[in-house]
Amino acid sequence: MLLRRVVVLASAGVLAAGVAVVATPTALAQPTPTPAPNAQSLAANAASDFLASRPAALHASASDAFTQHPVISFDGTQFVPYDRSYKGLPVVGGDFVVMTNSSGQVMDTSVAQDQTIDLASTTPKVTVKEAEATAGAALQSVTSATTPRLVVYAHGSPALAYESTVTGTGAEGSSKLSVVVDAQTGKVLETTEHVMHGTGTSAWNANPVTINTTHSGSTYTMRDPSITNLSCQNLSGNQVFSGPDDVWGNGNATDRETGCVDALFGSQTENRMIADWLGRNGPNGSGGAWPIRVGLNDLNAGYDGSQIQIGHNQAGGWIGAIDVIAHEQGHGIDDYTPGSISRGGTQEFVADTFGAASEWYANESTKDTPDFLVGEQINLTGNGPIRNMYNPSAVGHANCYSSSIPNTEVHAAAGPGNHWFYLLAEGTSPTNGQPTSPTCNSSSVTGVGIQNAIKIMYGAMLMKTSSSSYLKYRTWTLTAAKNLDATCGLFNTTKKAWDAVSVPAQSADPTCSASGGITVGNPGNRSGTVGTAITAFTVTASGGTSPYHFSATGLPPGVSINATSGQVSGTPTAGGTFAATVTVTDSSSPAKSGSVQFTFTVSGGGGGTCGQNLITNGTFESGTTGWTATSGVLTSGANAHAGTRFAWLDGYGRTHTDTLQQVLTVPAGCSATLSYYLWIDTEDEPSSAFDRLTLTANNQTLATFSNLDAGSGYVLRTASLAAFAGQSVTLKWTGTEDAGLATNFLIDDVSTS
Ligand SMILES: [Ca+2]
Ligand SMILES: [Ca+2]
Ligand SMILES: [Ca+2]
Ligand SMILES: [Ca+2]
Ligand SMILES: [Zn+2]
Repeated sequence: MLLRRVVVLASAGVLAAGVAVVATPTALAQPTPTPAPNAQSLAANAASDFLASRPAALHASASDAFTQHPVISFDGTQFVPYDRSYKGLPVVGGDFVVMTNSSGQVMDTSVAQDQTIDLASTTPKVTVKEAEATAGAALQSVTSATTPRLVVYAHGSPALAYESTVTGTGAEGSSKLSVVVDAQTGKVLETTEHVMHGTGTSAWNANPVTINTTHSGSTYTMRDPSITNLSCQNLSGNQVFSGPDDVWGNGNATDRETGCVDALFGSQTENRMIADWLGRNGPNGSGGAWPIRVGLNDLNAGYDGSQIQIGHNQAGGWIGAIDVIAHEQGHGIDDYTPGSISRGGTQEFVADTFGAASEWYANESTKDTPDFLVGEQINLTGNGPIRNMYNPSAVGHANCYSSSIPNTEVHAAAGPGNHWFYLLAEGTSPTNGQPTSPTCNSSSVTGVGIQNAIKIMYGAMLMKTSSSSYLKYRTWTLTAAKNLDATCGLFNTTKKAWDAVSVPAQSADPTCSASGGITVGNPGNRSGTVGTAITAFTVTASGGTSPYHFSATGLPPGVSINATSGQVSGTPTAGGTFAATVTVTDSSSPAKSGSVQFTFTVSGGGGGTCGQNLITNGTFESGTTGWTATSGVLTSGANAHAGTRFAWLDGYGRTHTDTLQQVLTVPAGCSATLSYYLWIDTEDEPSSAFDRLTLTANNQTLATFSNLDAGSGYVLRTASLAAFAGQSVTLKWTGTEDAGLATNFLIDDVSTS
């Protein structure tokens, strides 16, 4: 039977080549020839004259006025775009384009509006506040919103309306939504999404990655839809990458567009991290960032106050891994917090903490798994990571502070600060699989988790002045830690970590005394796996009056604490990095309390940030692991999309049904998107759908394909699993063949993001 299946593919002319062609269009937009300037001015004037005659096609009332925008030329035709107002109010849907030839003769118009506006009143019944609330309700959560402005809505029957844009999270993930609300009835008239979730094949990250891009007309661009100025460009000419579809890159690190997939993903990961963990609105603090330009001819990358430039490694690969991009953009965050770029040998340490926090926020389970190394993915010079936060001396940098550090080269000077950050986050002997770390005073430190560590760092940066130094950072971080945690747990660890890297106590250092009087033992950072019971552990308490009452927040779902014994146990049901706090209250009156923070990292089953791959063995390279399939489906051969193994449904040319399935859990609150590569090869007639492939989730059909969808290689397919958030889902592909002429359905590289 297999022989028969191979023959079919050979007849398609693919097997001979030995390589499956990935049908991933990456063509750039057609370059537009520079038009003769007089053609554009002729067009602009001709369009103005044309409008003066109020042609019927415009549906113009006597109260309409028009605003002309710059002329666009393409292939000899001049396009003159306009917006419209009515009695001074902007008209949503009042836009139109006048087209002329290059000698200024009007050829045609393209008009959005199909009715003439004639409103009885331009006084709204609905208030701005009411419109604002209605717009906000269109998203699950809102991070920013514009004030609704009064407009005329002219898509359909013209109405007085409010228009505003809300940014935040919607059903499909990040969202920037224009909302038009009827100003007389309060009804939502229209919503428009501006966020395009691009799919890219990156070099350094677990593919496919999802990047936020912008869509306008028939063109997609690598421009972030919600962060001002953030785009990824080819450094040659500073052109933003664009194309006819939302599919980017080819996985080859030497390809600039691929470099931009990594770079944009790294930047957007950091932007989510600072929003989620630090409540910061964009790297510059006001919703903006800087363009990223790939193509620097140097073994380096840099931030310069107006851009981030990305160079290459020794093998010619563009180096946009998360810890590089988030480091460079971290310089921008440093630049745009008080006091500007950190001084006294601290600038690279500050940027590295943002790189590490972003890498941990991404929490990839393959490719760039989180660590406290800098540059382990990109291998800049061929000698591995360029900095090591748990043991800086491994790359020749100082583990311990001394008076010579402020005058040391800035990257080498990052050693003591990076070491401090590691001890603060992970401690000397982490319990989550991270490496041990030496101290300069033979002390041992128990970490508070990376989320708390970066919060302490950021809190310090907001106190930063232009006289920053390691000594000042000690004081600022202690103050930040005290502000974050009144029980002094974070303060005590911050202090121990600075002591452990020999940054001396300062007279300006704050002191911290716990208000509660209950001392809670830190159990250390913990780790576990989705679906596997954790190793139970007990949180200890002392001081006050026993018995104690234990409670916890932030534990992974499925894990809980026993209120009486303090034992933590259970089976995690979702993956991710969780910042847990255990609080203990005693039996005295009034009750005293104390608390402790630690990080719980759960692998598998998807991330707490909703960004993780939920599919087990989506590459099929681990054989049958994770999958249930009919005989002959899980197979190997030259037709894999990647590696040597893949799933092959049908191809027998007789009545036959194959199935492939996996059960997974979509974390609550996550809008996971399923991606997979599908190759349909057929010898059946193109007259009708004879052989079919159906994808279902819990028996709901997500997609159907047939021999009519056949092509010459793998095509990336996606389906939303947003409707299944918080549920266990059985994903199932079913391939059915009729009595004659084979159709092969090949599936590989299944993942979610
Ligand atoms: Ca890594
Ligand atoms: Ca790293
Ligand atoms: Ca494979
Ligand atoms: Ca057939
Ligand atoms: Zn740097």
